[in-house]
Amino acid sequence: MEHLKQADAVVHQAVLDEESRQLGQLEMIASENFASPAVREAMGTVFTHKYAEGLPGRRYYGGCEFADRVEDLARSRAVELFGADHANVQPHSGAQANMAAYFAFLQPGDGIVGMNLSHGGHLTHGSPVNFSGRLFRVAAYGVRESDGRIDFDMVRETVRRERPKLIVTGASAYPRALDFRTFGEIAAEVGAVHVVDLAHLAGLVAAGCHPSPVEHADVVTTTTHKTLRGPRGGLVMCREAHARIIDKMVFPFIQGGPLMHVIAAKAVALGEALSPAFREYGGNVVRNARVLARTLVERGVRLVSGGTDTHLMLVDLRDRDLTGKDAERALERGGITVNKNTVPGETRSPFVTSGLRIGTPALTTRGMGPDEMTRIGGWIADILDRPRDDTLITRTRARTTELCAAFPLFR
Ligand code: DSN
Repeated sequence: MEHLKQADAVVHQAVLDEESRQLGQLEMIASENFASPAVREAMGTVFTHKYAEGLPGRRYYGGCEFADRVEDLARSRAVELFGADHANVQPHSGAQANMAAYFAFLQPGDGIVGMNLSHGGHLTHGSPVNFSGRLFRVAAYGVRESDGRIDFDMVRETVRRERPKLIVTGASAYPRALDFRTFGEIAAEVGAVHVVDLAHLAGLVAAGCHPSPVEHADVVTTTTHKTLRGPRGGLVMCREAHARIIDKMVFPFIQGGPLMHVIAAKAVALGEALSPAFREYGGNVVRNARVLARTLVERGVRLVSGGTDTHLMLVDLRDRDLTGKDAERALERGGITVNKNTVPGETRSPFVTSGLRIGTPALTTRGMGPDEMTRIGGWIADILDRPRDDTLITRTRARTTELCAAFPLFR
């Protein structure tokens, strides 16, 4: 980063500080991961200079032959990885991928059904503070209070009553496997389009450790930077019949020029995800999450649904004198980065919350395994038991620092 250092010492220092933060703490935010050096190099290339509005072979600018090459590569790798008919790799984010999917089928005022945000859904699945809640008529389903699992009776009842035009399946804080087949059957019953937002699960599906939604959905959207371990961005896949409308919704309806440097990095990440090593990675993410969840439960920490099938778990703090906000802060002081999260039946504000979301994708990328998860689970449980014990937090900080040093990134 010599040029950056010379040109802008302040930004240079912020980058170095952020790098030390990421390497020196246990990164357990379920939606974060570490992209490979190859992915990061591709993102920092001259492709950032290039305007390439349109699609490979049909651009509005000259000089696109190499942009076409990387975009075609990214598209074909996405199709191969997920077994989809068609892929558009241009969405700048998961939110924009979802917006393209909705506008391909809906007009303002049409009905959609999605998962309640405080039960584990996502802002773009119909929250009133998001475009999806503002533009569409939304009905939400949730999980059963008794076992924290999706209540399919409620899903069916909501869909039959509301007769939405579109059902969006997916979650950002649901620890259990998603039954895409049943959601697809419910959508078919009322003739609704079925959109799956795979953002959290994409890497697990790519690695073969979670059932694929592709044959049960009209459209599958995802981010590329979570379990898929690519650059920050979005992706839409769909059946051939919807290819043209999806492409038109991404550009020119929602976006302008694609971020070609990010698309080059998506191609690299999708290539990595096709490798046998990635299948092993996905399996390790899930195994690590199970070990961590079991350790926490054995220590008396309450988890929504009692455990996990995926890369994440949701701690329910309502049996403790502790908010999600304070728990997040105490763990961060101990060198463990997680995020506060609402829990089903939440009564506190999203800035305070009664829960914590914890995930294993990033630490698994660092090479940590079951032994480390058992140790980390113990440290988390200790801090949740004694969040105001400064001696404990200082001791934990020393231990997390030592563990991080033993697992440098990309050895
Ligand atoms: N913000 C992401 C997450 O943390 O799950 C979802 O978009």
